[in-house]
Amino acid sequence: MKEDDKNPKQPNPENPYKTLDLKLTKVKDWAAGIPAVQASISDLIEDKTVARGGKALFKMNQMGGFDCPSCAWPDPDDERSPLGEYCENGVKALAEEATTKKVTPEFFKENSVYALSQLTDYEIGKKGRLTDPLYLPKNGTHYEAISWDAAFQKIADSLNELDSPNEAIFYTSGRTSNEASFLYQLFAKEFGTNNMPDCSNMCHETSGTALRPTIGIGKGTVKLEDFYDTDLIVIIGQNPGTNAPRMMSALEKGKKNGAKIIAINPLPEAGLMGFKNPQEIKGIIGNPVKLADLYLPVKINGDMALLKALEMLLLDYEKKNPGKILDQQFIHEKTTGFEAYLKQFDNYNFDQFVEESGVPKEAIQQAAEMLAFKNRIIVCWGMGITQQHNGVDLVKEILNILLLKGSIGKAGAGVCPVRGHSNVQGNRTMLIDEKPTQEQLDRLQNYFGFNPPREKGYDVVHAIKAMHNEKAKVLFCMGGNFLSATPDTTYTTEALRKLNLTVSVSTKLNRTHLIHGKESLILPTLSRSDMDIVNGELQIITTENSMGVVQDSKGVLKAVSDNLINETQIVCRMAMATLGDKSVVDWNKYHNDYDAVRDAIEQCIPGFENYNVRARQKGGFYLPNAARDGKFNTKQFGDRVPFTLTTTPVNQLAADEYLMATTRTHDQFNTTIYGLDDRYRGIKNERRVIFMNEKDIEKEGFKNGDKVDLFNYDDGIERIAPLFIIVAYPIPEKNTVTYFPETNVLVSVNNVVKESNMPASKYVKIKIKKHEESIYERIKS
Ligand SMILES: Nc1nc2c(c(=O)[nH]1)N[C@H]1C(S)=C(S)[C@@H](COP(=O)(O)OP(=O)(O)OC[C@H]3O[C@@H](n4cnc5c(=O)[nH]c(N)nc54)[C@H](O)[C@@H]3O)O[C@H]1N2
Ligand SMILES: Nc1nc2c(c(=O)[nH]1)N[C@H]1C(S)=C(S)[C@@H](COP(=O)(O)OP(=O)(O)OC[C@H]3O[C@@H](n4cnc5c(=O)[nH]c(N)nc54)[C@H](O)[C@@H]3O)O[C@H]1N2
Ligand SMILES: [Mo]
Repeated sequence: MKEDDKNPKQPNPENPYKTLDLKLTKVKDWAAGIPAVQASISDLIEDKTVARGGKALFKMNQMGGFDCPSCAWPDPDDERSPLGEYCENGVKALAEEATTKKVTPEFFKENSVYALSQLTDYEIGKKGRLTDPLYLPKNGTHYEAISWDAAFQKIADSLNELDSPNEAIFYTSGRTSNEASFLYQLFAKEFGTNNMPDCSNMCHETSGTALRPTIGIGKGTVKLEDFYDTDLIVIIGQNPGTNAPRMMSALEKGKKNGAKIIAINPLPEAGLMGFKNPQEIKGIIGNPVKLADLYLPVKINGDMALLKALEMLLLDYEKKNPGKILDQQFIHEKTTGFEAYLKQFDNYNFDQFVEESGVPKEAIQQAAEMLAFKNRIIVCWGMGITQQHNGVDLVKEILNILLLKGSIGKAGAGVCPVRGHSNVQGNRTMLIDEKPTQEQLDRLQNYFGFNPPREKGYDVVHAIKAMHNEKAKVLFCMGGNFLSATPDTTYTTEALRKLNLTVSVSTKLNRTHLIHGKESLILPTLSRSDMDIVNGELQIITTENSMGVVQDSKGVLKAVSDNLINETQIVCRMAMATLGDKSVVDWNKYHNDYDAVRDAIEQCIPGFENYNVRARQKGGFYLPNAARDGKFNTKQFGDRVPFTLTTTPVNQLAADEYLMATTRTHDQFNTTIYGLDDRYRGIKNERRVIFMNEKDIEKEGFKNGDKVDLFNYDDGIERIAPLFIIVAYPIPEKNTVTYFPETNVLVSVNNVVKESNMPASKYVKIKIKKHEESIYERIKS
């Protein structure tokens, strides 16, 4: 036994504070191409998974193959690239899953929870795939093997001894199949709670909150083919080169057909500027294609001022070219609130908006001109918008512009919130939602015959607070990495440690397993690329992509362990153990039969008619989306879409205060750290960096490469993230960017987006001070 194990200390909730050996390389102005191909292949080689991974690669995103576990970007409906429909980051995601390394019960005998917590997330992830269910007893220092039956009995006992079902919380990440998701929410509701926070609560909740009451559906309205034939694509607050690389092929195709692109981002992201298509020979050797025709370097949270400045110019152009700029017919027939919307501009000051946006006036004029004289416009957005404190208003303002132009509900035009996890949209369609509608609940009640709870449950932020207040006692996580993905790491750690039981259904080890309740379980499961064999037969599961296409996915790899069961079976066995004879649902049937689950989905959720047949059709099927066809329907506004009056935020910062946006490197999938580089931004071998404007560096008396500590003081509490290296970067003054999860410790649990209650992780006020060794003592105290 090692020394640490005899005197267990508190496991470390954060990455150990150490810097590596930062090397700066050139900031790239184009993405993909040869380096991308090389990088992907080296990922497979490093994991010694070439044979397994290589074989799997050719099945990824192919019809009859499996859905890439990385992002939610759709596959082409018709032809798919024979070279494979994958991207560099899809390969990395696959390499993570296909690895032959294993973390077995033996491994946990040798490694205490405390010792594992001293590793970085990168090191933890590289340990390999989980092979067996594991249990950490009260005051235990090491996870130990447990049988599946005993594990389910422990969960059942903990759930059944609660005073109320609402003391349990059921979290979901976004990879779970439609089938497992449907059963999971069904179980939570039959058990008696709507406490179903999910990763959407940190991701696109803001988009849904803005779109549902305005256009009648909380999803995007465009199809992939709309990108191929459109006039203008605006990409705001999203980094496609890293986070949705296959989107770049769609952008390239759109450009070839004449579309223009405007990119709005505080950082000149490589994937917005240029592109070489690694799926085409000429893309590998040729010059990069220029992507953005116009780049607007907006300040963090300067988007509202920018959008309003653009609207002022559009209205001005319309005055000068009556009937030529705005779609008066669309405004007249399909919208409401136009008069009031127009009136607000009387009080607006254009120059002030320009100033607040941070974008040069000429560039704004150029953008307005592009918008003015184009008719089919698509606006794509990501976390740069949804994770702002006024994100809901920002999405509504984007919609205002599209309404002016009549650019929604017709071909080549519309809204495109680019989803994150590969099945996050499907999870919601399957009713994983802390606020299900009464209609949805009625349908479940009619079909299954139990009374589902009717009151709202906890979202992510409310869940953390409920755990902290000891109102919740059990946390069950279907995938994900709750601790590291959520804000306010110290507060969330305290919250998790108060629980009676934490359960994680996982493919890989992560930090949430190490920051646990009084007892803890890890339940290993199959990943997307694994063969899912039930009763001797290879199964398909289904997922829904960012554009509402539902299709099948069939794994190709042999599971790393015979002791893995799929997520559907985990839910069914948990339900049988917990609910026993009280249940009115035939869990045993669903345990053995995905088709039966799909039949039930068909009965309970509109749009899934003939599910079992259509799921197996080539390319799957589109879910209905009335807004896409120009039919809007909301309770409040009927068949019209409202113009929304929004306010412009005042971003007052003290002299020594900066705004920080937390973001992803090119080498991570959320909390899974593939590698330590951020190639496109010129960073090698370091994650603890802070991007700053050169003038700010100078003003503070720092130098490029200096070590600093970061502080946040929201709610009157000092939050510290020690030891970051300054990197001078083309970013607006007073703005900084860092990587999550390292800086989640600085994001207050109360710093949330208005209305959607998402953590505002791209709007964090910080102070930056020279690094001092004494900081570690201060953190401990
Ligand atoms: N390889 C890979 N793919 C992924 C993921 C991953 O981690 N790795 N994550 C998946 C998930 S779950 C999601 S949600 C998506 C996330 O994909 P994205 O939405 O691209 O998310 P981020 O990289 O966090 O941030 C997007 C951009 O917002 C910009 N930004 C920051 N603040 C502002 C602002 O105030 N205004 C504007 N206009 N821009 C701003 C940042 O500079 C950054 O370029 O990707 C998915 N795909
Ligand atoms: N500061 C800051 N915080 C953020 C963000 C940000 O931009 N800034 N982004 C937010 C966003 S957009 C999101 S979506 C969340 C992500 O939050 P999560 O979805 O909770 O986090 P992930 O890192 O995607 O989860 C990774 C874990 O999922 C497990 N896993 C992988 N595949 C499977 C599978 O097939 N089945 C099961 N059961 N488990 C699997 C593995 O064990 C892995 O360790 O983070 C949010 N947090
Ligand atoms: Mo996300």
